[in-house]
Amino acid sequence: MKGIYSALLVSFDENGNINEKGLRQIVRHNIEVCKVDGLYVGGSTGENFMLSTDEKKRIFEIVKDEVKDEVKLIAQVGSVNLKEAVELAKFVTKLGYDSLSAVTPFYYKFDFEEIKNYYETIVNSVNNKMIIYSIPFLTGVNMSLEQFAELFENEKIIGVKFTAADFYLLERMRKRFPDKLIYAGFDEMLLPATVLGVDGAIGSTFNVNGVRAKQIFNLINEGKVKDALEIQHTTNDLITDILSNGLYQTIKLILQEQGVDAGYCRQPMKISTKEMIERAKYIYNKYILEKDTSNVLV
Ligand code: MN9
Repeated sequence: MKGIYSALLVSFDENGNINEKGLRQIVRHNIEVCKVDGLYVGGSTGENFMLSTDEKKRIFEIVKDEVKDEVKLIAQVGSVNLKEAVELAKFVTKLGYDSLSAVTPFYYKFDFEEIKNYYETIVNSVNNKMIIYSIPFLTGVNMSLEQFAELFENEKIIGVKFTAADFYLLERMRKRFPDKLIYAGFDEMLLPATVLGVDGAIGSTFNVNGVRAKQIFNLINEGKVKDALEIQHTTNDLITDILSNGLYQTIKLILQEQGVDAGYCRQPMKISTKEMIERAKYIYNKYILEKDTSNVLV
């Protein structure tokens, strides 16, 4: 389960309906061009929290059907609707997903006892593993080292997607939980997270920049910090440009430039403006075009 995972984007048509053909193309692009080790399906990048249960199921189905066993698959099933999370956990386990993941329950200020009960309820409902999805800047949920330790006492809870810039906590977690899987969640901080010993990373920008991410990860693990830093610098120029133009829209527009029908974002996210489309073309030309890395051994 180690390595670089794309937080998978989903293609929607102009009316916000799932574009199956486009979704399959995004999957193929990730495997063949970006060379990722796995896909994280139903995350923030998959616009998951704006979708109905049936739509989430359909996406899990399409992706598994397209991937078969080519790369590892993690299904994010978390929801403030715990009954839905359990239903989805059962659904993806039947489909053969390698692991579940669930975002910490958000919006209401749940206490730790409630958070723990949420994870236990999901994992006890299925025969599958669980990766905690911790993303405090969007959920407002900050868990302490001791609280992670309490959750990790359950053997089925095998790891965490750590989307935070708290490198002190990350280092403490690495030392305390050597056998748990820790995935870095901020692509722009992949280098320092890898130095601290993460097992992999899960990110949105890997949908277009997966090869550079793999290079950073591998170079650091070979002790080549300077070489890795060069690539992180280029990567962060790219990420900065993407973020300033609209994160998911711009990644989709870059994919569009590569012949992948990545479609539109789901409302309330906005439809790309003419300016955003022009800017995305510029970003594509600057960082991706003719920097075809599909033949690079990673
Ligand atoms: O899954 C992603 N987080 C969100 C992780 O999209 C909220 C990251 O890959 C970021 O999109 C990326 C850009 O900030 O690091």
